[in-house]
Amino acid sequence: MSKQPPRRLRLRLRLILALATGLGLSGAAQTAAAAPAPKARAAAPTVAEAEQFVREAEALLEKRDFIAGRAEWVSQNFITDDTEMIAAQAGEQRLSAAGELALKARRFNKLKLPEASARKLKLLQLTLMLSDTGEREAYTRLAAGMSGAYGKGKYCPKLADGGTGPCLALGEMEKLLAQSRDPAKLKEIWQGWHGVSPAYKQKYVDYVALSNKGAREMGFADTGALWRSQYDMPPEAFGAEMERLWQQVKPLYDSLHTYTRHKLRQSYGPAVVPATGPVPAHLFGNMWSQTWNNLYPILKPAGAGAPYDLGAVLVANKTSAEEMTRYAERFYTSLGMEALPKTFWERSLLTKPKDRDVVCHASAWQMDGAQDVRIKMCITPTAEDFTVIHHELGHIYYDLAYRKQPHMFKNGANDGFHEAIGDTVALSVTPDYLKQVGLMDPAAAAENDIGQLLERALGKVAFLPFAYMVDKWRWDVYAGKTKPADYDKAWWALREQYQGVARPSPMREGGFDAGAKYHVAADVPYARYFLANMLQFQFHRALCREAGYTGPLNRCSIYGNKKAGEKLQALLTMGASKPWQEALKAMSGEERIDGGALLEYFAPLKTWLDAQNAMLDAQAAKS
Ligand code: X8Z
Ligand code: ZN
Repeated sequence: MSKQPPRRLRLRLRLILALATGLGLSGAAQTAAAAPAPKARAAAPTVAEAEQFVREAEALLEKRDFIAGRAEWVSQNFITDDTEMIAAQAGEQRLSAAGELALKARRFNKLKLPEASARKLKLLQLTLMLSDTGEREAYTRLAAGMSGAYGKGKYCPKLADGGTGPCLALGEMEKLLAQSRDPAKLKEIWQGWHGVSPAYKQKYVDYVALSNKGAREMGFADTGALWRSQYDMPPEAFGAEMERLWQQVKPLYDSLHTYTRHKLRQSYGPAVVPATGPVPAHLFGNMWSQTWNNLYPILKPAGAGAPYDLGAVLVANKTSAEEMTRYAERFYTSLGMEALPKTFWERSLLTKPKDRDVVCHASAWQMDGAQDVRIKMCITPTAEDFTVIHHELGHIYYDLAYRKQPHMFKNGANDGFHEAIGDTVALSVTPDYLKQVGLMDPAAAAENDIGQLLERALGKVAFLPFAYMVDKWRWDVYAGKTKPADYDKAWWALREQYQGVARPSPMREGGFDAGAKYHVAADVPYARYFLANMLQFQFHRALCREAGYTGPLNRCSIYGNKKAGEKLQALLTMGASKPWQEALKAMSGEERIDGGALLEYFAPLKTWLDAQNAMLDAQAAKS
């Protein structure tokens, strides 16, 4: 799990829990009883024994998974010391079982087994193993503590009279970063949130040490190597694939970054935005500068008119969190998928409770391997959340589609697939679609392709280097190449190199800026989102073709197309039963994850950006 959010919880869970493939775990004693004890004099194992072991392991992991998942659900919905402790204990039990089973599974590695059993045994061994109970307990307690600290984190502004103003939660700060155009305010808010994570830096340092110990007990060089081993290819090959993909799309990012710098300079002035070198990170409308959609009003093409504002329409319609979710559900049912179960609506958390701390970062959960699926999200009526809700239901429809698979295969083909499904669907949220469902005036402007592509690029293209560098940083941390004293230095070196953004103010002793990102505090691997950003365009192109569409990809919506829906459903139903390469081939005919579809989608924008940049560069040279 860790790496791959377990089938049941999509997002973080895994981390605390087990690793990689989401195996659940269990109490050591029970595990021992469940798994066949090795024979005294190591008689050669038989195929029948191996198959029996796999069956029993799956049954045990499933049980531990469900217990740990419920404890985790409660702790994230009610952050208290007690719920944290309960989640940590259940996580420890799960980890204990997973680790023991992983070690026992090795005994069967040399056997020639039926494909499914061989795959399950392999997945079973992609976990960490901490044989010391105290260390296991410490590990899961640290994980629960960091996640709770992130969820509770607040910034309380200092007032001139020495007191403190009303404290702000992350969601409120994100809203300010999205809407304010006052650079001093933006910087204050940015710094305010980045002042929260230093409190759990030491926890993270201790956690990394324990996690590495667990990875090494299983024979991996470190936890980063374990994470990179989860992609049906050698771990070194996976690192090289990531770099290849980044190089493929980097020219497009560079064009967008150059254009954005010009516009930010026009907007904020040369004293705030330098002509060269990295751009201050607080100016991108997002706490992590990971998506720049909120800059659209500043960046929109001249003559594009007032930007279409889906958020304003949702607010004007008084769209509730449930109705936002219903829009997304109707998209999936239009493809032929089932309606969400009644319990989804009864048990999900859709809005931020007023009376308690919850982990607001959106997540999707599979609680029982069957129909008990839920999301936890603090939905607000914004265009961003409209996309995120489609994203979350992508996880849920994946969970529902593979629920008949055996426990070990109730997962995505790889974690990037899991992240890509909902985003693929959201790519079909086009102006035509919005008109069809009554969220855009049918008489609204004719197509504004460049404006629409730019808006999309601010979400998808701007995100690419961030999605790549988060785990580049963590791989080095886990490998011991980046020491705790250099966490911030290494983080900002990567952010400057890949994103071209700079810390708005000097680094501070004891700082932990990486920890201000949810997935670092919750130890959820991030390479999955980078892969998903490639895969969703490959899937979108394949589904549009399946639907018989031949026009430009940005205008294609598969809404209501049952043929495309069947193709998507076939992918989802496979779960993790086959190597992801096979799943991709069946879906798109392609053998590799590739940025070509993304580049095709944005090709007209690239031409436009390069022309704009040539003009803006020439103007700047003159002035
Ligand atoms: O964490 C998420 C999802 C849940 S899996 C809301 N995302 C990443 C993020 O917020 O940083 C979606 C895109 C990137
Ligand atoms: Zn997700």
